[in-house]
Amino acid sequence: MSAPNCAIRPALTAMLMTVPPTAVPVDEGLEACEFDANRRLRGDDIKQANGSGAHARFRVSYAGPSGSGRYWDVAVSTGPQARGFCFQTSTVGWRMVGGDPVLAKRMLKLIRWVQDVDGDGHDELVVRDSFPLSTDASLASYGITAFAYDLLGDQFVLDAASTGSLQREIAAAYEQAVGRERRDSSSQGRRRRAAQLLRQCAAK
Ligand SMILES: [Ca+2]
Repeated sequence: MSAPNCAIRPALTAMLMTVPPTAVPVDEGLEACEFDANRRLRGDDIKQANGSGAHARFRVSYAGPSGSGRYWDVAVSTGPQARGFCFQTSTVGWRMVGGDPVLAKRMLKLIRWVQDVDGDGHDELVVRDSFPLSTDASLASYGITAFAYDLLGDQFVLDAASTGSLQREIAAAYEQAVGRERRDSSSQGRRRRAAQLLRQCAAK
């Protein structure tokens, strides 16, 4: 599915919608998602992502980021009754992005929760995530990536082609940030490394 030398892997290749919605991945038994009456994540300061297509087939509600790990709580649901799932993901890699406003603006566009990545008129669910630049990475040495999922029947399935095109665009964003900097710094080295790892994964 992904390139053999790819070190950036999604937590899940498929996410099943259930009634009632349950948290994925399923680690120790089924944990129910906390939904409100509007089938959105329950809690304060919940935001909703809107898709680009005219006919929204699913809802994404989310809260975050929180804590030093920049965790997001995300819920996906469809239909008049609450059918869906929820999960947590981290953008700890934003530490390497936030200091560069141009890079940050471009990255925010690339990691939107709902996008029609391949332009076929159907929205994909886009899960933002982070990946370590080395095996013993500190919190400052994580890159940002995104995984695209297609809604197929009762589940969201990893879309390798759309994921690859997002990863190539994210790599290009890192590379442009490196190109803008005149003097070399450790952060530039990390951005270069992030772009390299993303390119390896997105190789066709
Ligand atoms: Ca699409």
